[in-house]
Amino acid sequence: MADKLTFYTNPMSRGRIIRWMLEEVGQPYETVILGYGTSMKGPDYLAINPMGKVPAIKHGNAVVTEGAAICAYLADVFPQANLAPANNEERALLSLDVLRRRPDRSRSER
Ligand SMILES: N[C@@H](CCC(=O)N[C@@H](CS)C(=O)NCC(=O)O)C(=O)O
Repeated sequence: MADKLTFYTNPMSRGRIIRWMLEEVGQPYETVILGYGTSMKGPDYLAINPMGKVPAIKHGNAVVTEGAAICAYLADVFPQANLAPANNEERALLSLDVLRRRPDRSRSER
């Protein structure tokens, strides 16, 4: 049996990016809607994400927070969706691309 996939979000949040990613990978998932300043800061959700922020996912026993990390995780664990780099060279180029866009680097360093 496949690991259960749960998506924690609020519709007015960057969780919308993860909704899009979940639809792209095409796996069944359950959505838990959390309220700002209420259930998002409650003990049940703080046990999932101690930062009390959305989005987060739980996949089997794995909890992943941070939008970018969730996208990378979903691409890696569902390779049939063809969203992850196809080999180590592509992964290295992608990492390089992400690092070049680090906001703490000035334009002249890019
Ligand atoms: N770095 C996190 C930021 C998460 C974040 O700030 N989420 C907002 C919604 S877009 C939130 O949960 N805010 C609630 C709060 O800060 O109390 C990510 O990219 O996922």
